[in-house]
Amino acid sequence: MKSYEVNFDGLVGPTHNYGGLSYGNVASQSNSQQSSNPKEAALQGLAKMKALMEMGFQQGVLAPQERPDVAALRRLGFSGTDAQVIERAAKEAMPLLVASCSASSMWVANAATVSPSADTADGRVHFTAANLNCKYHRSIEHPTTSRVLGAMFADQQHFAHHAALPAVAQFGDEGAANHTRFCREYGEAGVEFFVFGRSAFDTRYPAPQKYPARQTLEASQAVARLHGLRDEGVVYAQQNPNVIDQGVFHNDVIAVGNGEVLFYHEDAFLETEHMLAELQGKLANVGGKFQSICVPRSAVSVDDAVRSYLFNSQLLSRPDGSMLLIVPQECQANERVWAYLQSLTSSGGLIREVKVFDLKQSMQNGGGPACLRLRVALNETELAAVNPGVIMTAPLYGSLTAWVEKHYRDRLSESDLADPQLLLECRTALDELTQILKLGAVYPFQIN
Ligand code: SUG
Repeated sequence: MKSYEVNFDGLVGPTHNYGGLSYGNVASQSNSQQSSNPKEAALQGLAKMKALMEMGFQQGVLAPQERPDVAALRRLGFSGTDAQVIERAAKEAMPLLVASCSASSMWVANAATVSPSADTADGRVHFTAANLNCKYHRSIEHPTTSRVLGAMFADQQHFAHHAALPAVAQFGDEGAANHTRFCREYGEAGVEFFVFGRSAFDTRYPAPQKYPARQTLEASQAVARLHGLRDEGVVYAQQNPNVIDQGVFHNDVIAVGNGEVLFYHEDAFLETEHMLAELQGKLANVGGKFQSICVPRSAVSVDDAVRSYLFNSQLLSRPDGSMLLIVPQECQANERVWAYLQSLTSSGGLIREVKVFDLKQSMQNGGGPACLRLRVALNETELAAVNPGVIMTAPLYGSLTAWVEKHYRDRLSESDLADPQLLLECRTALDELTQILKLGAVYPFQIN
């Protein structure tokens, strides 16, 4: 049976703004308070989805969330009508209003961890919504994420959904941003690679000194158990705490994998040799031939990797077996990174082509091409069981573009977030979106 890697991209929400909310994420911190352009952000994301679809890749779309999250503000003690809740939060606790307005659910690499059916004990595709517990503005995403994923992958014969892990730092889980899967074919058993930043309970593992390590070993292990993965099909590795301290807040900022290939920076991991040997051995057991491409620090420094988001690229398999790298334009703007990419594609290796995308609106908050997509490996039968409303087609691209043009503002600054009208605009837009994507009622304003 045929199988595919389907990329579901997050549609940028109408409140996309630069709130400076993510300590440890250099771009988020350095662009804090700048005014944003939600319309441009959404159109840039849609252009990437359309381009991948036109290149022949399977492409889907994942809906944004209702913001401001008035229910979250109510839980923090603000009361009255929705407009009063927003006005009071703006007056008394602006940082909480900013957090409740974040469009951060667009980075769907953090929405969930997904294990394909060939890896799981019950032969279904498993999803665990990420608790995103490290940042308040992200920790409020998972209830809606779960409902949206449930509406996209509703068929219980093929899809199993798990609630987010307990909402405490010991089980901090950032989803697929710290998870990669290696395999020969997407429909065959593979090796799931979980990268953690620290251990919550075992003091032998070092931790970063400056910035938080968002993902714990214990969270990764819990996800592997929930998904029914075999020990022989899992490898755990620790991210180098020094690179977390240099702004590598997720593993997908320093490494990306696909098929049998891991593309990574020399400084990405601890005990790299041991990890590579384990990946090689376990992939060999399921008939695969593991290959790694290490980018030396002499060619690209960690700082250049963080600024350019070289590793936050999408590594895609082409029908002839070669690979294509989708990178943000910041890679082209960085002389050393661009020189490295030229030498990589001309070296006769597996990665033959680089395609550049303008994702500046998202990049300014630390979200590159890979952050914007959730990969779901599906066989033909499973793909047919996905809600067809969320699969990208030329007509859907047209409808979504028109929808963005109709509902989105082209400028948003912090003071605009205090405008209760923004909530109404967002709800009107999302109500229409659920009809376009055929999701049913998934938002709090639709179900309460
Ligand atoms: O969690 N930025 C996101 C970026 C997530 C990127 N995802 C991956 N690497 N997979 C984060 O730090 C910034 C929001 C703000 O500051 O307004 C933010 O949440």
